[in-house]
Amino acid sequence: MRDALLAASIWLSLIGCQSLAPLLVDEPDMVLIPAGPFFMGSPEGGDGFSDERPQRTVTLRTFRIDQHEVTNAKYEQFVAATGHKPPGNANPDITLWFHGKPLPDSRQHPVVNVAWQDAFAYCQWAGKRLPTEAEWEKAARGTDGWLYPWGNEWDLKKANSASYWAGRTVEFKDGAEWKAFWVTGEGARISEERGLRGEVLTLPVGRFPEGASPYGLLDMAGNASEWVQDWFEPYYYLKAPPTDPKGPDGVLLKVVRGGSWLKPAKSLRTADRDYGFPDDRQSGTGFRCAKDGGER
Ligand SMILES: [Ca+2]
Ligand SMILES: [Ca+2]
Repeated sequence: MRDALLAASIWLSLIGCQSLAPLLVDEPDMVLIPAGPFFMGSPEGGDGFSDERPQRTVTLRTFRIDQHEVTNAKYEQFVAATGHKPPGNANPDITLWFHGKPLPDSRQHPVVNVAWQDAFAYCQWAGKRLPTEAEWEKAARGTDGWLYPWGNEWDLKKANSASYWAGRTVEFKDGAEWKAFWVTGEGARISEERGLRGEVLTLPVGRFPEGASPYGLLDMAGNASEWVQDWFEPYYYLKAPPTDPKGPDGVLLKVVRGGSWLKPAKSLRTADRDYGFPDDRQSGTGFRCAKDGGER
């Protein structure tokens, strides 16, 4: 099996499926991801967690996906046009929107504090849809199973995460270490000094061009983590279909991808899977949209 994967990988790299420049299609800010196979998940013995295994060859139809996370400026158009509830944190002190408008400094930042239902409604309003988990991962890592959007080597300067702000690679073993960094430690100090409302360390979308994915997508690691369409189930990869998987039937948790400004280095891997209750409105979570087709 591994030999077959390796052979397929060599073949795909010979025909040049990696390092494509962004293929902009008729939809501005959307990138075409050509039909075909990619490696999804993490191999046995690698850096991944059990919910990322087994690594499989998954084949997807052509689709299009936003090059950038949805910004506050774009989300403001949606709120103005539809009267949809504006983004908000459970703690009003760190809410970034007032009277239906984002903080002026944050217009080009990714929208956060949105529930899965909000993301779903925005994409529908925009004539799009949320990407599936498989689509998101292919768009992030390309066809060769890259660990990060930019390649296989970790680089804290290529994405907005806890490590970028600390200037060193940050990992959190558990909730206590997370708290020690973000609530009382170094992260708390940095967010107080440099964050929106002294808290939120999102950055304008596209700030890390060297962190682009093989298809030219930006912020697929970090900045806001991203809701996708699928329900989360830890062992889904054991039974998922190899073609256009759409996720399990589920009732509890939705998948979140890419890691955020709050996350340790390990969560910035393209295969990492995270999750949230659909009505969670977290300061680290936003989204981007996708669309079928685009074959030329
Ligand atoms: Ca992101
Ligand atoms: Ca994970």
